[in-house]
Amino acid sequence: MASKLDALNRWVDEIARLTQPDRIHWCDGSEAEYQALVELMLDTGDLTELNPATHPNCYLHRSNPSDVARVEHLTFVCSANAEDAGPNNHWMAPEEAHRKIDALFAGCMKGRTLYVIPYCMGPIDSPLARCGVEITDSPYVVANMRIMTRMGEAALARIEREGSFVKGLHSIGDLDPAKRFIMHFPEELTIKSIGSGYGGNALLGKKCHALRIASWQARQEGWLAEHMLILGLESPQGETHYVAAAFPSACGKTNLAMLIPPAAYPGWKVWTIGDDICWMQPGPDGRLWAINPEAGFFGVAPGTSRNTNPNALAMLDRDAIFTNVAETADQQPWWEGLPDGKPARDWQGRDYDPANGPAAHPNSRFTVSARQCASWSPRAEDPQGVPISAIIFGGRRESLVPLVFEARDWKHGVLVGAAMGSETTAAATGAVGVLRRDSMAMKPFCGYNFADYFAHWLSFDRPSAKLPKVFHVNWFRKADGKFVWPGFGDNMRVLEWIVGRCNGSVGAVETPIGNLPRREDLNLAGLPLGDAQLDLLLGVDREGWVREYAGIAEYLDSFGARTPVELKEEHARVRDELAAPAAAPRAAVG
Ligand code: O2Y
Ligand code: MN
Repeated sequence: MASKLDALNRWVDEIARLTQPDRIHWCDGSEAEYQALVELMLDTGDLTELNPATHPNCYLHRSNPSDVARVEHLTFVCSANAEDAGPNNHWMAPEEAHRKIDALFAGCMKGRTLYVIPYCMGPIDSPLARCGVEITDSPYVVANMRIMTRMGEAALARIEREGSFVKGLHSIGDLDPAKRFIMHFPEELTIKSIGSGYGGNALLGKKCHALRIASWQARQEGWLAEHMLILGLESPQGETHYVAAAFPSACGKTNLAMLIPPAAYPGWKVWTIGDDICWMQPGPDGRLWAINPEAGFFGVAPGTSRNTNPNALAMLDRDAIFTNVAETADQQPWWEGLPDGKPARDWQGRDYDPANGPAAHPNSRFTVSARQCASWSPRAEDPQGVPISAIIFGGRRESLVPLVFEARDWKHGVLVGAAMGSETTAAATGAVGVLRRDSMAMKPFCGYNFADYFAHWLSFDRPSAKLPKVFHVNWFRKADGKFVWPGFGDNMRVLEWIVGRCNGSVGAVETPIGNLPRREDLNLAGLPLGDAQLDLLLGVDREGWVREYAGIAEYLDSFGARTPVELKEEHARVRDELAAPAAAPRAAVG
């Protein structure tokens, strides 16, 4: 009798013929299987054991030094029509891409095991979740996928029920950067990745499936796949608002998702639903309901400490995989920003010598199950997801952009998200302080033309919709070379204002760029901020914003005729308001 797994079996056979592995292993996702993989990797040297007394079941993986981060210049969207990928993606014709990459896959698994990983992105019984199958020759990928996704038998059973899944083929190849490609075929719901064993290039459930392929699917099916954290903010009265927030990489998403409210907030609680990816769909009540498709965190280690993210640090003392961190003399993991301990060996296993640069690689990572996070929300497992009250966009801007503002409506919010930008940090590129537009923080991850993506966002504004309010935040304003806003736990003060705007309990002042809190609208108690600093954080420099809007116009025009007219009209509305003589500020409440 025909089974809905026939298509999967045929695909596995076809890939085995191409890649010629010595063995095929279907992953069941069990603890025993995980332990066997760990043993295997300890034998091959792919993993070393960390101090079992301080860090039980924790392991260190050192990747090839030429393979330490995502490779945007080698990442392609291979849609039939180049225009559908848009200027925001590298494009290759599907036929050429398959030919090129399949030549690299030919025979690449000789002497290796081919692992078949069925996985589910999202709670296994959620209608918002989607399944995939990754084929890989890397046991490190299997172990990480077990932490990051719902992997194994339950996922396979769902695939058998539904008959559909995203196909992901991965091989480390020979780790030669000249033979490295990450290719997406959205029309075929297929990903092919070769030549890298690292993070987003190799754990195909994450950026490749849950963002690039899912964003394409989401457009067709009427939902959103976003590069956003999700958190719940619970008041002392027990009312919880859920917030989704998009920031470019290296802006502290994991820290915000796990924030611990400061002493000025007794009885408040932040619940973590996700730190990186959010899938949202309109529910029958018109609200957007969100799930985190992931089951773990692949967080950046440097900078994570008791001071910046105590919840993250606490979950890293057991059952975790560390990649490219340094080690202390007694085999504890170490990275820059940890106040205790000191490195004995760097991320490449060399005796630590500051002349060689940082001890831990700046993009070194931890992989850990979300269940180990003290602020992990029980609602993260809710198949229906959580209702989103607010969407926050944010970037790293040293000047101009205030601490927080509220878009006046959804259309304005889409413009604010599309116009988002961040200044580069040395860790990211070497060129410091260059403004890069990164719409909705999706520049590296949107699987189709940004112009169509903006139109898709606008399309949610329907008469029956009860859409979230949209905000923009900037924790990174500087004066005299120093950050003005303390950030971290004190970002709670901004979250409180945002939630207050959602339930109509706090005020704001209307300006052309949006509604801003007045000093009396924010809880600033105990903060060492003087008048000049508050003016900087809560003021609107109209001339600066006129220039900013000229830059935004150029950016929107760069997507050509597909850019939605509605978005250009919204831009013109704000631009004209900025150019008009300033009216007396109007308070806006509710
Ligand atoms: O370099 C990589 O492969 C990891 S990048 C990453 C990992 C976790 C969450 N977000 C990101 C990102 O670049 O946005
Ligand atoms: Mn990310």
